[in-house]
Amino acid sequence: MPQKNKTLGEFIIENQEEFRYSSGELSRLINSIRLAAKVVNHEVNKAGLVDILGTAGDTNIQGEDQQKLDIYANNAFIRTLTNREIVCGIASEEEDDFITIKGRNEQHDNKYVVLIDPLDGSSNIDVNVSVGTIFSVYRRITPSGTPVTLEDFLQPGNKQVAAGYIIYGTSTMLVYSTGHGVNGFTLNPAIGTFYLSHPNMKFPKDGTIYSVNEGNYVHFPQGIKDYIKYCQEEEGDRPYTSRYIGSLVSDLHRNMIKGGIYIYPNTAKNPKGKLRLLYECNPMAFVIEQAGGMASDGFTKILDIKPTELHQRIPFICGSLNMVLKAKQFMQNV
Ligand code: P6P
Repeated sequence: MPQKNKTLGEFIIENQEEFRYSSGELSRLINSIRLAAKVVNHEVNKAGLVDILGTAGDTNIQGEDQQKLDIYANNAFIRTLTNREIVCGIASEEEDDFITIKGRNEQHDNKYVVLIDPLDGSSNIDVNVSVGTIFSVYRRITPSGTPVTLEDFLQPGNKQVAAGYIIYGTSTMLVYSTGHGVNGFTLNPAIGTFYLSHPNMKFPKDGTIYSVNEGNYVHFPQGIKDYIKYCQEEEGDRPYTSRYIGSLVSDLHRNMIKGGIYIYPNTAKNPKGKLRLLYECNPMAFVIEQAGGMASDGFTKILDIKPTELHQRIPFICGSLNMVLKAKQFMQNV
């Protein structure tokens, strides 16, 4: 068990050999995420103090108003990832198409693609609710030296080489995995250093919290309706507690610590689900499964789904293993 209070930098150096590719590349990749996280954290934490709230007037491909912090976070992560000469392409919720990045000498020889939701839950910013960044990392599959293509981004989640999230909450944490378990680092803002505060995080196999927007109940698939009623029955450790923040990173982080299930099924407004497979569900599923939890669309493991488009949506049921298995039973028994 890694000892607490180690810095993120020390942790990366001590665990470089776990990264099955060139050791130095992981350091540069995670260090660019770390830098961007600190830059975004600084702005998020002062959002209420300066006129950075409110929509920037633009709308993203999702048709959602872009909060100014969305744009700020998107630019911060793209800038730091670009400057580290390790990434050949970036896809973002805030960008209609992926961005091609050239390496040294204008060559297309960087090896990784990164997909990000730069500020998930940003509609919560002006009501002071925690928001987060979600990131997913793959090794490119098209030949080095050629421009990155859509194929490099449409890999199944089980091909991720690293993934994680930053939660800008009562404290700012970076939680990530490179396929060898999950570790959480808490930022000491006074000195700008992340410290290992949650070594070897494990998703409790059982829980008594369910997180779903019950406002959409009438449009849920019957199996989800049946599972929610099951959560509410008086029996054993039920009724469960309903906790829904409306910020994926916040709900999942709480459930990973306390145990619980998060459900965003298909609804009338979002017949394919609301959450994005590539830069929300896949990275969160990678972390959840590395911690011993489960992530499904109700029938198939999220990580096994072959993506077909950059911004595709998918139903998302994830969290404590035995709770997700129970929900899947209800989905499959309809
Ligand atoms: P609703 C935020 O917009 C988000 O993508 C997730 O962070 C959150 O869990 C979900 O959507 C909230 O959606 O429809 O319940 O407001």
